Amino acid sequence: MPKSGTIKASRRNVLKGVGMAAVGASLSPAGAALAQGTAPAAAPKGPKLLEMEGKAKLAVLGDKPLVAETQAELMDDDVTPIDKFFIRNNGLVPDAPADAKAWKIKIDGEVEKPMDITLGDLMSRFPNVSYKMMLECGGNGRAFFSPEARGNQWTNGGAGCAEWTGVRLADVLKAAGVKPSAVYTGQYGADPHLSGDATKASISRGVPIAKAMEPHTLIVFKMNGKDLPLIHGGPVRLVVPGWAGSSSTKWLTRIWVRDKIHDGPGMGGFSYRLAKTPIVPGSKGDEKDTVILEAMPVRAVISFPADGAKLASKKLDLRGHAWAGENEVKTVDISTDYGVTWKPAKVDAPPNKYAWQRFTASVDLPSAGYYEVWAKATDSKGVTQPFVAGNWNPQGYGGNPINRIRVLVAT
Ligand SMILES: Nc1nc2c(c(=O)[nH]1)N[C@H]1C(S)=C(S)[C@@H](COP(=O)(O)O)O[C@H]1N2
Ligand SMILES: [Mo]
Repeated sequence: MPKSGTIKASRRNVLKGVGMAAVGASLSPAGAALAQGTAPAAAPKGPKLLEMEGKAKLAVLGDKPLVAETQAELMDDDVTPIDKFFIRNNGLVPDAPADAKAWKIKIDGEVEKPMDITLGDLMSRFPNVSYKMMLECGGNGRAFFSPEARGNQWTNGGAGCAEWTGVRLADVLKAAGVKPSAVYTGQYGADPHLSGDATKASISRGVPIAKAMEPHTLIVFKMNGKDLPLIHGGPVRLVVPGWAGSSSTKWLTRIWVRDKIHDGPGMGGFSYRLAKTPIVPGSKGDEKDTVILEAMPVRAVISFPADGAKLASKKLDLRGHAWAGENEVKTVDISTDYGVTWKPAKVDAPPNKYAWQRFTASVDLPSAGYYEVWAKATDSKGVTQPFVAGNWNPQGYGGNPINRIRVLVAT
């Protein structure tokens, strides 16, 4: 972890206090979406904070199902600790099994040897591997769309980089013998539907066979070296890194190898789909003109200082993380003058493919006063972040405008 430098990211430094009231009142709380223009949003309420054993006070976006995002200033660790990791449920949380190793996963469909394998067998039969990899909700960045898109209003905190340990899905599928007719996976979890109807899956997504066979796609049973917590899909889940998190099925019970694109709940309508050609923002759109969202786009998040920080010095040592779905982040640029000039940050190499990358920069703010600090990442394909969330779509996927924080230099 880099040193904090001259300022510390603590709640005390977030503009809220007496004396800063004039500015504080006009700054929205950290975690709330920044207005599109320079005029600060009118004193919005702070988010409701999560109260859950083993979890930090994340920003609650929804209660039923439970959805909570990680505030940008909690996205500072090289590996996201379990307590700071975002939560996205579509249904209810199933009961923890009495015996995790006896948990069964069915592999069927377009395979030579369908199987029911226990978690215990899975762990001992196949090589165990660990990678630091991003899991990011498909809706991350939705709050930046204008007009508002339907769904949980994620800012940038529907993402985290944990160290996942498990077995390669490819090894398991190879053992089952994938038939040439295999096209897609259809994945099921044990979480009951919100209605309580036991015949309904809360969500059931899948990925093309090529992504399922990718060596980083894992059936996971450990997170940061600990048994996978129930809230994150324990005892066993999939992690399909770099792609919309919805295909990283928690509480995994079945992988049905399909001979066509899977059609479970969450695969149809506008769910996890982007507009094929740009549509009028706010319009209804047509399902036929959409494509399935696969890899997530490039994004940078400043984790220090916090949005709204009061700085004691004009010299700012900032840092954050950037990631880019299937790609590596090549550069991160910083602007303190609303995008007129940009200065490159230092970007660290990822420890392995699909891990987020640390960026650091030292910027000299010219005077005391109010500034916005902007960060923009560019990936290995040369794709960068837009100034605003473009490519509007009814359910708000792919929103990745440049990251902006507000700071006040007090000297
Ligand atoms: N069984 C099941 N798996 C699921 C979900 C779910 O609701 N049920 N939510 C998905 C979505 S949309 C995301 S973004 C990730 C979130 O994982 P997390 O809660 O561990 O952060 O899990 C995915 N896997
Ligand atoms: Mo998600």
